Amino acid sequence: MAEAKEKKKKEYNWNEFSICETTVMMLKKAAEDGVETAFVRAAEMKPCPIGADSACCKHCSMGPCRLNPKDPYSRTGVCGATIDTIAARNFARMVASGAAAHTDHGMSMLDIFREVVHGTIKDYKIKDEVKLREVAKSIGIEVEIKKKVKRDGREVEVKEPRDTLEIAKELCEELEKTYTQVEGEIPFVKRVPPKTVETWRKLGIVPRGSMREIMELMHRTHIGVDQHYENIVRQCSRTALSDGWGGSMVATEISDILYGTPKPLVAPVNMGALKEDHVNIIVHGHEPNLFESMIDSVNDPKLIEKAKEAGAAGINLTGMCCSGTEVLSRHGVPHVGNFMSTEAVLVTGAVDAMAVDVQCIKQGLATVAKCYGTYLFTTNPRCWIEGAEHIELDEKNPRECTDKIVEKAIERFKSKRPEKIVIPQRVDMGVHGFSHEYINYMLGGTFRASYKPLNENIINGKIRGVAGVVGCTNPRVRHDWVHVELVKELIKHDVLVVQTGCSQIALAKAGLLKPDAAVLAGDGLAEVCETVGMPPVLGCGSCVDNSRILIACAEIVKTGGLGESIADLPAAGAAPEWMSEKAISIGHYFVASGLYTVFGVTFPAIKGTKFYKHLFEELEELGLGKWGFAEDPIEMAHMMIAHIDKKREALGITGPRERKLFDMADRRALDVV
Ligand code: NFS
Repeated sequence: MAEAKEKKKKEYNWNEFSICETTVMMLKKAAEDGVETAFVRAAEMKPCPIGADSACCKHCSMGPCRLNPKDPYSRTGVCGATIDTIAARNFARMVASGAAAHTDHGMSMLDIFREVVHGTIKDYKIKDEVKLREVAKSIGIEVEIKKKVKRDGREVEVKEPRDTLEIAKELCEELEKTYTQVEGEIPFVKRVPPKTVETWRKLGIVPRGSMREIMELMHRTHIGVDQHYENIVRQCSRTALSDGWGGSMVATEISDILYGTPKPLVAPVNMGALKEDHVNIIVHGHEPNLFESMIDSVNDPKLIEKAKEAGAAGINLTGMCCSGTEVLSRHGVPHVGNFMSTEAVLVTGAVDAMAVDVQCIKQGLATVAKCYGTYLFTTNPRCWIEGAEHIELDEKNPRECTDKIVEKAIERFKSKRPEKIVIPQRVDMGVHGFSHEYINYMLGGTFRASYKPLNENIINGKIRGVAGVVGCTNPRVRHDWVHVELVKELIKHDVLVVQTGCSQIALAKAGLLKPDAAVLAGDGLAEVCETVGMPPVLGCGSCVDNSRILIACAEIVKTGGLGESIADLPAAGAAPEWMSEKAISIGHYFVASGLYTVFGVTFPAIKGTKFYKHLFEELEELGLGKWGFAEDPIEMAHMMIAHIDKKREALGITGPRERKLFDMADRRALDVV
């Protein structure tokens, strides 16, 4: 057995697993230490070919049934379900699960917000009142009150700002409809361009409330219910939209209100952010509550003193995955790696404690943590891991949990660190924190915040279009490589790239989130970047912050000159290394919102089936976006560019400066913000 392991160890070319230098270093070290990681497990276990093609069904005990992926219409399941029904049902359950993850996260944020507003939670506060008012206004909540006052002996009506807490209470009640409403339309539909909503209404896919949509989707995919792929996909769209314009958007907006709306800042990414002489704590997961409380704990003078007494120079807090990207964007907390680096970072031996909450947390972390004596803590009632210690975070007293974790980390630093600690000495500085509010401000300038300059630069062709490149990393492809090559090819062809999640971290490590990365961009995009001083790749935050991309799309439409619906925009999306069900939900809400969305790695449908054709062609004919698939990043980029060019042609903006959005006179007439 030991010999077999030894043989396998020698066979791997670790550089083929990842382009992330620090991850590769740690994979080599893990192999030397006899520690197994997901990369090795993926190499040793080939994916099930029938499952990968979504040609199997285990929704009842007459099966599980499996169809022949090479000849998918040659047979049906025992109940008679065709490949189209089976694949559509499997896809639908991925949408339901992904949407449930995002909406449950959003609902947790709303739960905290409610208690903050009603004074039962005191550790979190409303930090961004401007954002609170903007969000409230966007869904029709009054943010001013009319008052009658006497002026020069006459009674006149004036408007005064409405009390912040009153607005917050109403906002809370209104946003609850995102989840619990059983009839009607979710509140943020008010932000969607009218033409897009018109298409949704015509197709019957405007979400009512996410709980209802997810429940109905689960019902429909039960044995013997919805057996028409088109009708199943319709409910997939409704459910996914309840995520993008619902659960995820609420998560983003409430996080901004409670913890501050991100503004660009320069911050480090990569494992070199760990410090050997400090107590190292990593927070990994998705909900910012744990992280925000941990920031307070590590800055507590009493705990810092304790760390010093234990011989440390201080306490060093870093993040991973999406909550890491969120606090990187919001506060500049260093980020040590994306999803496929979470085990590798523990191999350094330098991590004293890793605290996790929900989502994208590999069970394998428990084994790797044990090998290096790192304390792994679960903190959320939804996510326990066998082998990890559970210290639950109570939002009413979050410091109890995070202080305890810090104390445990100090204990490990003091007496349980391994002899050999190896920290790869690499950090990549980059600019993060491009909220859609900031993109608005950055392009329009301090006094004329507006998307008009962006639209103008798209119309005049300097910027060819906009691409959202997002999502996971996956050991089935070379880690980070597909993200980086795709983005490089897009910017080379003047496509402005907006990013979130693990993809943002991959590009940060490749150095593309810096303004000087503009040298890699085409002439037009480079000129805009140089003028504004922005990178050609804009990091917008975590995966739920994909909702920022939706809002930006809506703003571009509203600003004018680029069509009337999101489907008209010269824009596209991609998740080149996706792996999770959440990614499918995101992909489908991009598509249902009107965007062409290309996925890499694999796609859970068989080319040539009616279901595949529906997703990849027919949805666009219905006025929505459509799905695309390619494994190769260059091919993927050119599929997106071809789509962008097709949309430019439809808008009549193929030549340089063919249309004028506004001239100097219009500029002067712009509202001063
Ligand atoms: Ni989103 Fe994938 Fe996870 Fe974040 Fe990373 S893996 S779907 S990017 S951390 S959620």
